[in-house]
Amino acid sequence: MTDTSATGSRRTARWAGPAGAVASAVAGLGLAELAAALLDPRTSPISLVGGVVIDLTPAPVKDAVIALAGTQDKLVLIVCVVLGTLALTALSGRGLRRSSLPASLWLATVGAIAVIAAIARIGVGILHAVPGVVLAAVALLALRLISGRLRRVTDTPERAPGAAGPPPGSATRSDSAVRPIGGAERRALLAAIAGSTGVGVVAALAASATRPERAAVPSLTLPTPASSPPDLPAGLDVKGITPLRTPATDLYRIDTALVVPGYRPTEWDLVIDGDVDSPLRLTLDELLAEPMVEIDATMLCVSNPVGGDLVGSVRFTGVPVAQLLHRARPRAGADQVLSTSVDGFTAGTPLDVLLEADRHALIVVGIDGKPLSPEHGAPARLFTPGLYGYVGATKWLRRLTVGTFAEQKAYWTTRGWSERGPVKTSARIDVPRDGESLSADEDGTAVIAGVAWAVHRGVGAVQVSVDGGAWVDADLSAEVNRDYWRQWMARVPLPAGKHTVRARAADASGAWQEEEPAAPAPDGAQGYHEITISARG
Ligand SMILES: Nc1nc2c(c(=O)[nH]1)N[C@H]1C(S)=C(S)[C@@H](COP(=O)(O)O)O[C@H]1N2
Ligand SMILES: [Mo]
Repeated sequence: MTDTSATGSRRTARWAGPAGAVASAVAGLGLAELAAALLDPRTSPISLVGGVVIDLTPAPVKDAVIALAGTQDKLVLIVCVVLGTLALTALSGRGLRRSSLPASLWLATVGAIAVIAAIARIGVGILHAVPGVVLAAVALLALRLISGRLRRVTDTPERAPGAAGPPPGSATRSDSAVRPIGGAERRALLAAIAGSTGVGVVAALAASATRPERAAVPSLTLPTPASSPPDLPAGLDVKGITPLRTPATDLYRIDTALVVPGYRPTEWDLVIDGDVDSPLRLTLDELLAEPMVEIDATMLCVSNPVGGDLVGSVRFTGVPVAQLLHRARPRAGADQVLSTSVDGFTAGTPLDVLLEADRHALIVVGIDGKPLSPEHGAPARLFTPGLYGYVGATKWLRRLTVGTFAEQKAYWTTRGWSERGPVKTSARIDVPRDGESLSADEDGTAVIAGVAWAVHRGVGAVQVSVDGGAWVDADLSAEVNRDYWRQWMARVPLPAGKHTVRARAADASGAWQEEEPAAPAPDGAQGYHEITISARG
């Protein structure tokens, strides 16, 4: 039976208003994402708005989200941005039957936000505005269609049942008088809502399928390096200890990129400019033709808490930064190299550090013998041994600008993090796990083990203390080099009961790590890693 009563129409109006507005937004967003994917992936409205949210989020909140959501933090943010936008859209569509003005204004605003975000984050450009304009235009068209049909559904009861005839001058309404009133209108409304949603979803799926990094990465072949370090020594034989080499697939990932930036091999280039006498521009092929070296090194995030796992040790393949910088000839007075990524992230690295012959700072193109993965910065990234990632490891690298710390501010330094970021010496306990309950071995002792780093100074010693007692020297794995972490292990007496275990490391000069605890901001966490364990009797 066809429901043509006034209550039925009101009920339709109640859900169809918000649903119609949401369907319009989905159509607009989907086609805008497709336009961005085809023209310039950086202009994706969803990732741009997500990026603005990331930029505006205070560091402690960001850390909390990363801690809660782990590597899924990006997905969580995308879902929140989309759901938040759609929720506001639904609100704006509540009175759609009476007026489409609120929803129209809101959808136009969403489009404008996309345009403004594109210009703010990647610069002025006609193409940068296209996805936002597509978003608004498509969404407003869909809204017109849907609100028109909605009005016809909700208008019908006033003439039905038994209304004499259509109002004068209305051709469409004349046929609504000859067939069951309401049914056809309602089907037309549903078709418009479902159609708009469908178009948007299909376009969004097509957009994610055309992301360029999917196709571009496998085509890159890593050149053979001119020099490679010897194989790693055997690590310590302790069950559960962190391996000397972090599998590339387990390397932590930290960045502000909501969508991993893609690149087209033929369009990618690296520019070295700023205070230099001969600016350089290298295509990807030219970069790959440069003499390459390999280094084993430990990379850390400044956000790594004491005992945390935002640290990994791998083999990097790349072109020495100094090799290219010398060719560009930096001018006297410069003290910083500001590196910029495809997606607008920047890091400020001391020029003298990058020029040090024994620093081995690299334009990295490979990790563990394989081309850089999209997540870790394909096709090229910076890596500076001894400095936290935010000051020396820009991923998706496009530009190195020689200048001064006084004039150029990097992404995280404008957000309160320290300008310089040398890695702090630290020991981490991996065996046993914090909170673990274990039995002592037959001789009443237990093994405590982990890794320690003092990147670019080298680890000289690690000691362990149980329940605040005397410090016991740990055995260390053979040194790989001073940029690489070392495994350590110590055997300590472990009577039944609850115990606290602490560890500390010294660098090769004998300087112990700081004991006074400090949070990661502004220049790295410090303090001794401490765990609590209970030994069964
Ligand atoms: N483009 C870009 N590069 C970046 C970042 C970023 O947010 N964007 N984060 C930096 C930080 S804070 C760290 S710790 C390292 C992490 O590198 P990984 O994700 O390859 O482990 O990348 C650095 N390079
Ligand atoms: Mo970091």
